[in-house]
Amino acid sequence: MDRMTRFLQSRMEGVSARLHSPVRSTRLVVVLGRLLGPAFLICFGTGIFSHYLQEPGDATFFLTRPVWIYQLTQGIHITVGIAAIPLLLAKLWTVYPELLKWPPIKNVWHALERASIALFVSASLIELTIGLINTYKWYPWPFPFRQTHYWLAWIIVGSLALHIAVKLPLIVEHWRKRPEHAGAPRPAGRWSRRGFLAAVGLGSVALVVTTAGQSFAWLAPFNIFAPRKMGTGPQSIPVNRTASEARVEKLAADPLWALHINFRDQLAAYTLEQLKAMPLSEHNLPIACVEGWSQYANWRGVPIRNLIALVGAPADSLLKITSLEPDGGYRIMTMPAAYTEDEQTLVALQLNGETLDMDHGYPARIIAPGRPGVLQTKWLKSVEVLG
Ligand SMILES: Nc1nc2c(c(=O)[nH]1)N[C@H]1C(S)=C(S)[C@@H](COP(=O)(O)O)O[C@H]1N2
Ligand SMILES: [Mo]
Repeated sequence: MDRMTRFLQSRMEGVSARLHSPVRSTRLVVVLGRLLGPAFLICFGTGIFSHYLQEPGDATFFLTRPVWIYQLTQGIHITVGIAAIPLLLAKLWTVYPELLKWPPIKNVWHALERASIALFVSASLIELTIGLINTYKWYPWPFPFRQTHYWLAWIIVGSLALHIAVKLPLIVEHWRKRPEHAGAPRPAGRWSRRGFLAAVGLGSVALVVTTAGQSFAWLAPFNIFAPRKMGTGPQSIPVNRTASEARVEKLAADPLWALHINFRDQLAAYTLEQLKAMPLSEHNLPIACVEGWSQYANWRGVPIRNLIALVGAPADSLLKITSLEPDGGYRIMTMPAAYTEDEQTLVALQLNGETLDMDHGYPARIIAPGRPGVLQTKWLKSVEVLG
């Protein structure tokens, strides 16, 4: 047994020694951490914002101005998350020889440190992977994406805080370049530290430039990798779920379609002709999908506050909005008062001066300022005033 331990120990030390490279210095690990830490915190903050817009708590407040607020926060969320992938991989590559050190556990403190890192690394890898896959509208797992992504985020910030606390002495020591290192001869090896960092940084920047065009119009010409391209799709706007995917084509094309509205015992129904004859407003608002892509358009329709006023409901009402869609996660949506009372929230009938395309929600859809795309319900059936 003793020989076995010694044998294992010498093997591990051999591997560690061979893996030693100037790239694997503490200073480099700290430099990468200085980039990764803020990236994770930015993703966490923007992610929490998005989560609570979709699943409001009692304390949630809703911002409707600037109208591009969600486009900005979610664009940052996806872009920074993508940039973090090469950084995290680089950091793992620089530290993995540590995992082979012997003995694997020295004492209770050391065991805790390793457990927190193991948790942090595995949660981060899963988080970034499912997030990236989700931007391609691909959900190949049996669990609900948003809840999983949300809980992993808490695990990540918790274990990250622990990790930073444990490593604080090293972080402080290596935060700034030490003068005795500054003048030292360049370390020999296949990779210099600076070259490695430059390559990783360049990789991150290149990835951002070639994907962020789905969220930020000025980068759109460089969008190579992102799944959605601006200006594509019916009426030059991307579509998330088409009418045929939602199996709503027949119901939406029904000439007898009418929008049903009810408030207490007041019931009303308006045909498309009647809606078109009402005073219409036009606003330039973005659709900003949680998956990162977004695009502005001119929407024309009836302000929803005017519509519910017809059945006597106050402007600051909570609404339950139902789609013609027979099933699907986005069939029913609740609209908090902050959006209902906003004059820019429309039951939209037109997009960029034309009748809504079937895929964009014909005969009528919701468009509200500052709201996640998933709550911009298409193919409206009814609006119910809840209170
Ligand atoms: N009824 C219904 N409305 C819906 C959806 C849906 O699946 N069903 N998808 C939502 C999502 S996720 C987005 S991003 C926007 C996209 O709008 P667009 O397809 O017109 O671009 O519609 C939203 N409205
Ligand atoms: Mo979306």
